[in-house]
Amino acid sequence: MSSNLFELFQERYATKLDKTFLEIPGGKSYSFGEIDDLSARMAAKLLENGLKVGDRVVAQVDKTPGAVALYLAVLRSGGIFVPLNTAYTATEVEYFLGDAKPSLFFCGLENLADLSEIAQAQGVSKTILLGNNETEAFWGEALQTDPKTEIAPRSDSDLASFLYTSGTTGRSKGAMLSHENLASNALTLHELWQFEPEDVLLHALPIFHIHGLFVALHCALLNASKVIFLPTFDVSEILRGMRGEASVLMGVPTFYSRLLASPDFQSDDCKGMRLFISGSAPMTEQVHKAWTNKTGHKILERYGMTEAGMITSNPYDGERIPGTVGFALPGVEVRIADEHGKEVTQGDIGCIEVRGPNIFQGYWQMPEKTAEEFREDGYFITGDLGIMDENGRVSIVGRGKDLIISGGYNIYPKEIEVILDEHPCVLESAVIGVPHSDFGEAVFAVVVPQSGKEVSEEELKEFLREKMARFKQPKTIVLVEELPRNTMGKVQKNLLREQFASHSSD
Ligand code: MLC
Ligand code: AMP
Repeated sequence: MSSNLFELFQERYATKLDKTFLEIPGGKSYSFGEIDDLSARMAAKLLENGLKVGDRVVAQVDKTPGAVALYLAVLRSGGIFVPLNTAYTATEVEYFLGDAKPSLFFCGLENLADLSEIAQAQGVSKTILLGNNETEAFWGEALQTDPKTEIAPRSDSDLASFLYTSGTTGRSKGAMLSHENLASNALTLHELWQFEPEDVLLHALPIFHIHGLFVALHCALLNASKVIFLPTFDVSEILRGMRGEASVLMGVPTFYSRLLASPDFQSDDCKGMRLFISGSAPMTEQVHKAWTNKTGHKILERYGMTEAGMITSNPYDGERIPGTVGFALPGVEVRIADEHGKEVTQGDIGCIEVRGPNIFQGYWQMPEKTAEEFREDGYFITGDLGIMDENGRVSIVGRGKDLIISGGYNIYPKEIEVILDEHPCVLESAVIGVPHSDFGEAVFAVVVPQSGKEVSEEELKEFLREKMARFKQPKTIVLVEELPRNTMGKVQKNLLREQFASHSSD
């Protein structure tokens, strides 16, 4: 392959420059040519601001066409794009800036003042306001700048992006993805899911995670597809898109359960649709079947991970079976292994391990952590537990890692426990996921107060408020006298999960 990922996109849309790329309902539409031109002008401005090949560009920005152009501008300039969840608080952003050490940091207006100060303290050369439309800030200024059309040459292993994923230790790690990692996965998915020339993608995912940024947008770029680009998930906008031109929807299970729950959703709303894809969290058989009953479509469930991009997928043409995540993608090897990396007997439960051109280059500046997650023969240990049937079809049966997936966001309990334990009245805490009708799982905290001290659920929630993004904060906090422990002294979270399973956090 050996080229800049951006070049691949450009080749694919080169003959479609006048075609609409990003359509914002009720807003302006942008053609492939306009976004290409904007990204070249932004690339010129990145250079003006001192960006060099290999520099990181951190972006905590709203989902706009300007943000897409910025991503493409960073790629074409040979920079490394590091997107951040817009829900992260200043404290969280401070960590990421200190770790990624970007030369440039893009943010929104609401927190510009606070974040500029934080960024400066972390050694970031410039904090830049991206702007939310073409008359504003960097976006507006870029349009007044001559384009830089050259594309920085990059080799397969050069980094295109890294995305932070939390860890079981509570410290976020930057999963480094190369141009080849991203290109190989995008080309595979584009083919596997049989994108058609007239496909229109309904895009309601955030663009700071691999699902919305890489899986969805890369497929659209490779296919030169029109994208109905929604700022957030909204049932009525999705219905409008499906009743209109859209043919493909990619989403997390919450998208589908919310649509099913909507009284406005009618069976024939999907008659123009070609494909529904779900991933990032387990889809229940119940939702899968209810969708088929209502619409006649079988949702195609796939499985992936920030470190690996997409790993398995149910087939496009073959049987899509609820509760399974399908087969290893072409060119990707998947095995179910024991704790030593040895393949288990077929049909037994083990850890899902993966090898292929999609697998990341390691964690940013964490060689030991990287080494821990790889086998000697190059397989990456996902931490997910699965089984494989005799045909190679994989089902995920659990997680070896202590992780909660809420509405498609990964939340590591450790990160919340560490902060809860800092409260002067807290002796210890255990954070678990409990079933939630909308988000699949909800964050639930079990707290033991220090002896002789009193603290309420509200006080603890208030304590957490500014310290972490809202979606990570426990929906419920209960106070108990002690946590169940095994003979080794380890907290038995399985018992807590059983005890609080029916405790409604909805
Ligand atoms: C929002 N909230 C959540 C939440 N999303 N709480 C728990 N879990 C979530 N996922 C909280 C907010 O903090 C807020 O709380 C309240 O809910 C309303 O916020 P909102 O912004 O209005 O929420 P909404 O728009 O309804 O968002 C729900 C959602 C969104 C499901 C549409 O979370 C979403 O887009 N999820 C997709 C995440 C994603 O892209 N994952 C892919 C990761 S990549 P309060 O307290 O302030 O009221 C990956 C690999 C792979 O996993 O395989 O793809
Ligand atoms: P992230 O680290 O945010 O990229 O999330 C990756 C994790 O999401 C995986 O390790 C799985 O635990 C989970 N995941 C992704 N897709 C699916 C799926 N289809 N079913 C179950 N879990 C999934």
